[in-house]
Amino acid sequence: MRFGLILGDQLNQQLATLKYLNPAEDLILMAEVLEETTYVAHHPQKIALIFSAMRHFAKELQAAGWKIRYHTFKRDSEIKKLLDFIQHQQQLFPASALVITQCGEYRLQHEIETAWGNALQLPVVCLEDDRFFCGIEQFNQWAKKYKTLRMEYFYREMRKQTQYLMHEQQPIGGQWNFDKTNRKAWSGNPPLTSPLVFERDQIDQDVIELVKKEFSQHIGNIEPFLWATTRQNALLALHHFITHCLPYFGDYQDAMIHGSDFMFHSLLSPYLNCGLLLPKEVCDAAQTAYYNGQAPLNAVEGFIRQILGWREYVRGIYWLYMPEYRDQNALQHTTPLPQYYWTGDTKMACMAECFRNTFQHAYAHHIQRLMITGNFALLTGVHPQEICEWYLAVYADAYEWVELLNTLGMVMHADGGLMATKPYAASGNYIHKMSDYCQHCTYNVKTKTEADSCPFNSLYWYFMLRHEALLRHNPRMSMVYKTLDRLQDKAKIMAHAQSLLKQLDQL
Ligand code: FAD
Ligand code: DLZ
Ligand code: SF4
Repeated sequence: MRFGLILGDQLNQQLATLKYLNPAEDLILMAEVLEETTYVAHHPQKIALIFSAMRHFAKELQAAGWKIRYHTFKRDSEIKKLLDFIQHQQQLFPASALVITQCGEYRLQHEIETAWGNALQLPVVCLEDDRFFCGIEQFNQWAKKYKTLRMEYFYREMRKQTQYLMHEQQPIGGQWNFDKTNRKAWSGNPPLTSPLVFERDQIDQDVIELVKKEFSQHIGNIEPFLWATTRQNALLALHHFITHCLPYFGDYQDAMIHGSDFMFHSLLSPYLNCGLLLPKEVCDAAQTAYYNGQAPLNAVEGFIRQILGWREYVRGIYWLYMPEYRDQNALQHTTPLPQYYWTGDTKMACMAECFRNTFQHAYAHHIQRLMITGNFALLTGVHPQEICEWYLAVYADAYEWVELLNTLGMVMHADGGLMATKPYAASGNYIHKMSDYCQHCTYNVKTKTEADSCPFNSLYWYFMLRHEALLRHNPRMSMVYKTLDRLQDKAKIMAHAQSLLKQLDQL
């Protein structure tokens, strides 16, 4: 008899562990444990989503004939981490091996590889996680062929491999990427659709009560809790997105509107990341919508690119460069994370709005993460590891393998440009163009140096000046530095930015 440990982000019947083991002989272990819930202070909704999805999944496995040992969370239990639970089970059942599918996060995978074999005195069989389109070894081979690892080239290879939106070896529509058409501002039409509301069964209710009681000190509201916690409901969420939002996903991918927390985004990342949905079935559904004439090419290509391209690419880089990657700080930023990242209490309307929907739903869409809260952390020089911890804590979809590259690489440029050719820095002008946030703000987006000027404006130019040595000769930054050279009141702008940085917590 072998043990098969299934983690909270491996909740799929197609998991390699389940294909490897035999329900007639082997025993599945699952455990809700303190260590996994507190290595960062996860948003209460993330904990509730994982616990409830784990409990539902364990029931599904039992119904399919598997024998399960399941540990429910108790704060004062002597079982504090996954290894404790396996050791406890070893006293009850004589297992000949432990089988796992490779973990998403380096932290746990490293611990398993270096310590568990000895601690358990058992062989540990670690299987490749084949839920991804691109295996880790395949990515490493791809990376060897290039000096710079650009997502676009990786994505084209993945398109060829999977044949998504391809015809006779060429991309449908004659282009690989329709990103340039995907930057429209949204002015009320087409109307937005609300996310599906799911009925809550006893498992959900028990878990929500448990999380209310045990994790009230973590930042974020437990309700309204809108996440699906079963595969069946996650599939309904996928169908809802494909029918109502995918047609407009491309056009308004970068748009932001006060009070509209989801726009036309899919809200599928928590399900993809915990296993309730598989990337292939999500991309298949989007492609079918295109062939059936239900969604245009720019939307479907844009959506598939996020999953087949970005999601696989960040995972590949993560495993290629960890653990060194997480400690990088190429811009030598040291500012502490302002308090309003945890309280939401700021006069900047764009930031307050992103904090509100983050705390309320454990969700913010990509452009809010990248161009509002991320952009501000970049411009103010927040220490990369502090902002990384924040993003890992506050979102229902947050796992280090996907969060770290997006934050440290894409947002903070802390890897010195390994992932992004230039920093995604922007002034208030960009936010004004892509959103209606500035209409709700006490700051003035049109000015730079007045007492009520939009902080993003002077901070943007100060960032460019501070990092001139590194960025001026980057060909993609040449326009920015030409404009900087022509700025009339440069000294005043820099002085204003410096004064803002001194009172960062008051903005
Ligand atoms: P949609 O906009 O509907 O996109 C469809 C799917 O594409 C997503 O579900 C997701 O699986 C994938 N995707 C989109 N963009 C990316 C990307 N840049 N990298 C990887 N996958 C992507 N995503 C996470 O899943 N977990 C994280 O911890 C995470 N942290 C992030 C931190 C920062 C600072 C930034 C800028 C982005 C982060 N992202 C993360 C990427 C992206 O913002 C989310 O995947 C997306 O907002 C999830 O919402 P959605 O499902 O509605 O996505
Ligand atoms: C995110 C999470 C949480 C909150 N809780 C658990 C848990 O109690 N038990 C478990 O097996 N997994 C949990 N997870 C998911 C793990 O953190 C995830 O499997 C690792 O980070 C490896 O990717
Ligand atoms: Fe944000 Fe500046 Fe616009 Fe206010 S004025 S919402 S701070 S961009």
